Amino acid sequence: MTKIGTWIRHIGEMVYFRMATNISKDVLMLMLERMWRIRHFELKVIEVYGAGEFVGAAHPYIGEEAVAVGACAAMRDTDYIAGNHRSHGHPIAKGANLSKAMAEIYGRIDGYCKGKGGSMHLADFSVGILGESGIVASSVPVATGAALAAKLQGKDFISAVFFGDGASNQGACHESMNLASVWKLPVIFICENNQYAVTTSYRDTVSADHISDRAQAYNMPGVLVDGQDAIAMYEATVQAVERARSGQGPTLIEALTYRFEEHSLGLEKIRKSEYREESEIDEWRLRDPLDLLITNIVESGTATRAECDAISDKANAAVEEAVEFARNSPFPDESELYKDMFSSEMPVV
Ligand SMILES: Cc1ncc(C[n+]2csc(CCOP(=O)(O)OP(=O)(O)O)c2C)c(N)n1
Ligand SMILES: [Mg+2]
Repeated sequence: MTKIGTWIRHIGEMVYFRMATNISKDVLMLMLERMWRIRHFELKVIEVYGAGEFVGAAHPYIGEEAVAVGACAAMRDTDYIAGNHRSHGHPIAKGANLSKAMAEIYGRIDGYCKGKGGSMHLADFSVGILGESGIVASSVPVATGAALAAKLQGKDFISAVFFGDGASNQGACHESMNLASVWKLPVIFICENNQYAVTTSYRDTVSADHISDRAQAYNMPGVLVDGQDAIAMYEATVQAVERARSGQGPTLIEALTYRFEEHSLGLEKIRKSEYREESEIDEWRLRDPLDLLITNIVESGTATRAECDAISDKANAAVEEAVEFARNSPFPDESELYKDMFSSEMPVV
């Protein structure tokens, strides 16, 4: 496996990437704010779904917040991301509007896709969110295509795609990585290895020890990162961004992480013990990404715990506002049904 940076910690099978660089207070606090926004957003989604306020699926990102937030903090607004069915965390990490996101989940006209897409279709080109998708691995070629556009247009934006350990076995994923490497495209493949695809452990489906090992076959760097550590994700992505923007081509980042909740809302009926032990969940909860970042911020003297709590309160208030906005927005009219099916416009950076 090609390594970037310094490998400083080894715990059991896991190898953590963390360089000893200084990160500005602004970046640390931005990451904390966005992680709190995702955590409160997802907790609220679970609550209102339980109360029957919206229908359909929703896949909580709780426990994985550091992956998208650390990665997006290393990118510009004009860089693009694409994501998957676990679809709220990536856009919020890139700066999505919480009210429009919540209204979309509620299926309302003021949502990102006028209420016609739902939870798995949040997109906002103005901050580089190309969109999420419920078709596993389908966003990998989309982000690769955006990177090809950058190259063909001679622009300096880059793209990144978030996909799961399950998606990493899909053909579309391998084809994209191969072509991206051949054409040296400015794309970052970020595999969120949260250990399971619904109820199947990645150890039963991935032939390599680590998904990042596969990078070697595509002649690109493969980096194994502690996905619970926002700073490690940020540092790994900074290097990948630099490589992409300077024309050196793609990087595969495997973020080791864990989903604290069940695969999707509505699937709570799956008995956890049928595929994972409670003790495993408890063990991972000890490495809650928010706790890790707050500890780092407080112990490094960057900010006080009270300041961190204030950021949480502010994020919570923004989520409450978003829910009120969604509740008050009307459902789309029937006349909207066949509108917005096709677009002749490409997003322009
Ligand atoms: C092409 C395709 N096959 C199957 C499914 C059903 N499905 C939805 S999510 C999922 C598991 C995905 O696992 P992973 O990629 O690890 O992402 P995670 O849910 O763990 O974040 C499956 C099989 C689908 N949506 N699309
Ligand atoms: Mg998974």
